[in-house]
Amino acid sequence: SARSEPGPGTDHAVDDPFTSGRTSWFRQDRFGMFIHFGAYSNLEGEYTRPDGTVCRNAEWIQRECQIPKDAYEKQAATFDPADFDAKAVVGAAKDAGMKYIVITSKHHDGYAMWPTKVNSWNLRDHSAFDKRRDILAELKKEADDAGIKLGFYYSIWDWHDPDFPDPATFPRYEKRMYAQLKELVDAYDPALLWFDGEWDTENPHNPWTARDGERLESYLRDLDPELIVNNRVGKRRVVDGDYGTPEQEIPDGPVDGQLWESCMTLNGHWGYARYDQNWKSSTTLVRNLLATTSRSGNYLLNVGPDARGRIPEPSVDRLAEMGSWLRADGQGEAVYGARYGGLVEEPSWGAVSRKGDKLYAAVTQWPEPGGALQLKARTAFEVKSARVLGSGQKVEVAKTADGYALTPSGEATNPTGTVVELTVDPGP
Ligand code: FHN
Repeated sequence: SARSEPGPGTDHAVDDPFTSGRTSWFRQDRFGMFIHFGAYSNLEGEYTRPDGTVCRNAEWIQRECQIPKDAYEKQAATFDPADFDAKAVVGAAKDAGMKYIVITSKHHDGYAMWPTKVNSWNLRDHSAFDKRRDILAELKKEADDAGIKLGFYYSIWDWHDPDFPDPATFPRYEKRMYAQLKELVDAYDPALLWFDGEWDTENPHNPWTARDGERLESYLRDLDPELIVNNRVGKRRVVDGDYGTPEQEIPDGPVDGQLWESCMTLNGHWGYARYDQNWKSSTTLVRNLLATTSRSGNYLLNVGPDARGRIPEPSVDRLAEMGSWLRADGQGEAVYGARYGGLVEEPSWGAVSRKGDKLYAAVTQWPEPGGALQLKARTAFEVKSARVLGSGQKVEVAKTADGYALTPSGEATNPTGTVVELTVDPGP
């Protein structure tokens, strides 16, 4: 579940969290980069067991391939992401039109990607990486310079910490975890924390209780009252955090007034997997972004850098294509600062978002010549004018029994999606 907000139909500049308050930037930015990068990346998705069999997985490789702890630690000691280039990573995000970045600071394997003082299981103390470098600090600097917000993923489920699985010793783990979170907030001033690993499991046991999660959330609020926290802090649906986190899907709802972010992979894996070349098309990705925006959701799209710290070319290419679509003809207007419109039913031919007195109908199935786009009204409103963004192509607007018919005068300007901008009077 997620904290609710008044829908656009009830905009009140004073109390509309969309336009003011702690989460307003998050609600308006709409599009972020997820980065899964850790000791697992060093294996690039494949582990050859002592018997010669090859086991494949990405960020769960230690557990799914039953890699013994000493063998996993041994491989991590060779991890050397020397080619990690924070400027290039932030540049790829900016080029895609992304407004924030969330990178894994610690995934389930417990390996910290910053020079934590809590233990030596980290990129500074347990790798072949240059000990003078700090990739989170490099990323923070480049993100700040580029005006992109930086957040950290942090797994509260930890396969490495000796005190984790046993409820009797869990408080010792919890103390170390709190110390790590304070390190992250103090050293890098993240805009948000993306928690994960709160689900019930006995493999290994997850001792987290709802009470633990509530205690953690209030600790975080004290650390930084401006911090945004997702809903995977302690038992999901009990400790709400600020926003819901559907994964690999775009929920039909909640649309009006809820705060949520859908995270997705570009291929089939979060962490880098050399063998997985099953990349989604940029058309699919743009249409996912439009669909999430039209339901007041954010889209967090993942990249998984390889063992040397490089983002795979196919990922960079698709992100660049998304950015081209967003910049073309000002089509990003349909995304940034836009949200569920509340005025029309979701059409079969695309997605409709709203920003003030504008409706942005992103058309992914253009009508046959002379055909019309049907808009079914949920409430009475007037359409004052309509135009195709960029082309200036005329769009005829006719009232119908249950809404409006939009008849463009020519062809779609962009097969991925052509945006028709309607200027409306939403009525009382
Ligand atoms: O187990 C993790 C998984 O590795 C990945 O980090 C995703 C990203 O949202 N979260 C968990 C699965 O829900």
